[in-house]
Amino acid sequence: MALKQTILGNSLPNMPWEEKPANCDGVMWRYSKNPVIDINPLPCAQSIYNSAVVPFNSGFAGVFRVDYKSCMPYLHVGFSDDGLKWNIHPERIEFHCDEPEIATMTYAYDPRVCKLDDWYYITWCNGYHGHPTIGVARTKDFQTFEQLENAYLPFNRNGVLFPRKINNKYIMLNRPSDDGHTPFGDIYVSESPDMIHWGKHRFVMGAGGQWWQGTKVGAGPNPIETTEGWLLIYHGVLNTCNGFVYNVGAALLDIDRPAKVLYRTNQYILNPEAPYETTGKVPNVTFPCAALVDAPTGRIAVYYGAADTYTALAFCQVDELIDFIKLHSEVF
Ligand code: BMA
Repeated sequence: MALKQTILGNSLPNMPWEEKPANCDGVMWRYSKNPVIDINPLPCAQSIYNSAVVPFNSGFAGVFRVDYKSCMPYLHVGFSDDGLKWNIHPERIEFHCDEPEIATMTYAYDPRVCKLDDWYYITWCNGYHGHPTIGVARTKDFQTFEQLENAYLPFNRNGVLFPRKINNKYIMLNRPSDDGHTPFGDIYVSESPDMIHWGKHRFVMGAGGQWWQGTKVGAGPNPIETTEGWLLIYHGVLNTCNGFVYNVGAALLDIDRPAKVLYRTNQYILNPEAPYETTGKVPNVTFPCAALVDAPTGRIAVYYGAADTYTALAFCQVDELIDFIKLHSEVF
């Protein structure tokens, strides 16, 4: 029998992985030694979370959201042999930028890293004159970083690139927002011929449907290309009398027209349950920002921020996840 390969991508046999525990009835399961990055991880920092990792050389590299003891977030680079033990540089990334006006970063958080062409592109929530937009930078070696133009006007967050051009254009998911703890948020997609000018903004999917994603939604890791469409893992937010709860859901988007949602889960695939997710600086947050995949086996490892305090890891298998998405789908 021919082996079915659902993920269109490379093999990554050294990625972190654990088999699903026998007592897990969900479609995602947590790494047994979570959190991967604990509280007070660097002399300058109280926490590292909502961060992005990619395969790099024979191991892994990442761009990390580092919250300082001033409570301001900045980006640091890190490296790891196994994706679990991270060596994160104590100094923040120094971005080189031809435009002094664009280099005026007041804060930087929730990075994503996307390998595209010969570059690793970094997108993040960038404080431009104190207001959030999507910053864009690129590197080849994780030593020197070139900052490009901000993708949008404020206010916008969750800029997430697709890992290849579609119809010869760069494509980015994003979410218009406001300055604070935004009580709304829908996912849009924008395209660019050159990574500088972004336009043709189209609605992808909105908050609503069920309460777990009733307040806002935002893209998580870079979409994963599969034979069934682009697999999008995203966060969906519930509003409670004690504040927001950040859950994780999944959807499949059309391969050629990513604004079209094919399927979308009407229940979460991960939600805050573990002590490191329910207790921390912001209780009840699971916030996915990166995924490592091994295409031949369909293994997916998702890095997520837990309670705005820790970096944690959860696993799923692509065919099981896609079956779950289709079975529990409700597109609205
Ligand atoms: C969002 C962002 C995330 C954070 C989340 C929960 O608006 O600021 O970085 O994880 O709130 O506090």
